[in-house]
Amino acid sequence: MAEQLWDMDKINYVGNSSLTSGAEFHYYNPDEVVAGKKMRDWLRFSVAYWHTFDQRLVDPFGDGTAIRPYDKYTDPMDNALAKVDYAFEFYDKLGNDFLCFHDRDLAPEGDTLRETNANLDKVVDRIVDYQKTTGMKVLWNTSNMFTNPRFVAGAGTSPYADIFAYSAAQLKHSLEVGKRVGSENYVFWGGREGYESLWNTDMKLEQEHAAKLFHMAKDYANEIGFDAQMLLEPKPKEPTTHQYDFDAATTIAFMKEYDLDKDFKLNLEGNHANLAGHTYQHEIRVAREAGLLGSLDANQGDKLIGWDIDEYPSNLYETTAAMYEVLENGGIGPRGGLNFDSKPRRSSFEPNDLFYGHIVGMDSFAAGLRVAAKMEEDGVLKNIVADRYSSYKSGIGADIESGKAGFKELEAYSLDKTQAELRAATSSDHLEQIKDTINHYIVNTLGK
Ligand code: XLS
Ligand code: NI
Ligand code: NI
Repeated sequence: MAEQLWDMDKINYVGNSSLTSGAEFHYYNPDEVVAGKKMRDWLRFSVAYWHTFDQRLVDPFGDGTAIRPYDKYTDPMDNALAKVDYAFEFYDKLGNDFLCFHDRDLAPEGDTLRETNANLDKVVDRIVDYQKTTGMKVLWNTSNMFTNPRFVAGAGTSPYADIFAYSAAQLKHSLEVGKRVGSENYVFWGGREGYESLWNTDMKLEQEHAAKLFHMAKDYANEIGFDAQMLLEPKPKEPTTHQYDFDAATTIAFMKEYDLDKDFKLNLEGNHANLAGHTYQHEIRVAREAGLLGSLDANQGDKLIGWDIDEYPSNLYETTAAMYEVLENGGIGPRGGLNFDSKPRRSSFEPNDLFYGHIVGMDSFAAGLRVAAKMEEDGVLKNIVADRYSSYKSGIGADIESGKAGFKELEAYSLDKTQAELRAATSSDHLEQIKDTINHYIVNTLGK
């Protein structure tokens, strides 16, 4: 790269022996092997185009504060093309292997879809050129079918047939783009696929239409030989009052109902989990136990703020829990990765805050991986969980498992048991001790 576009040097791993914290990694050492795999292959970090290069740091009460070096390009297409140069230098300096984008992140809309597609294709040409020289991969691409006012009542679930038709046409091109850039996954986040009020909503029809659009997308992807893993991204609310893909469990039920579970998996996001009243770990557990964990959007919420703030992950307890689930799953998903669906706070408006945000995010997940790997290696939780359910290994427990004991046998077994005997069948789970152990693993593993 001829010119230095960002005022930042390449970010290197320096270890954690000093307490100074600059533009460096203390825990993410991409080629170091942890739990049998290179860290970069466990984590597969991706930078989200929208939050990194497009986001102006608006919030519901104020305009954007972001200062970006490419703001000097005022013509929208010049700006879009320049942004690609900035993006690829950013990736090179940060050392992530993947990127993610919505179609509309890349290029401005024209008056017709034909014009819009032409704008998009010009920018995609430049991305493909960079991919050839840098080897950068696309973790996933997606279609923005929620920003433009035409999507006021949804895209696939819109009550207006012209909008369904337009959404399908937009998606078709977006899948073609996915094929050109070699996206490993394709994401559907139902931005406005939900309702404001049930009084005017045909919920069944809307959900049937959503499923129809997903099937059409998968069929077209097959037709053009685009073999990305299809992913649905749950979120319970916001922007609509109720989103159909509420959480992992609800989305899995929808996938099963509409026969999508063979071809689709889930892309799960930390802050969305919180909005649904769950932890990130819960959502990942639900998906992996159903064999449907696809990929992860890395960010965190703030318990003092009630909306999707998409904060860069920094909570080591949460990243440890997430990576523990990932290790148990043998990886994030068939082709999953950790996409930073994260942005700086409105008060962190300088260009380099984008680097610092990714550094804390990458280091937090790398740290979480190291701690979780140590916990796995020592089998700490394995023994605790195995012990807790050990009564199912013999006696009446084994009979329940094998189906040998039914209601009559279980009644005969239980009828004369005294309160004291039943109380003695339970034992304290020493949860506080477990939490102390986890803290100890975090401090001890990272302190080395
Ligand atoms: C919004 C979503 C969005 C998806 C991609 O809350 O997280 O960014 O990941 O459309
Ligand atoms: Ni997301
Ligand atoms: Ni989100």
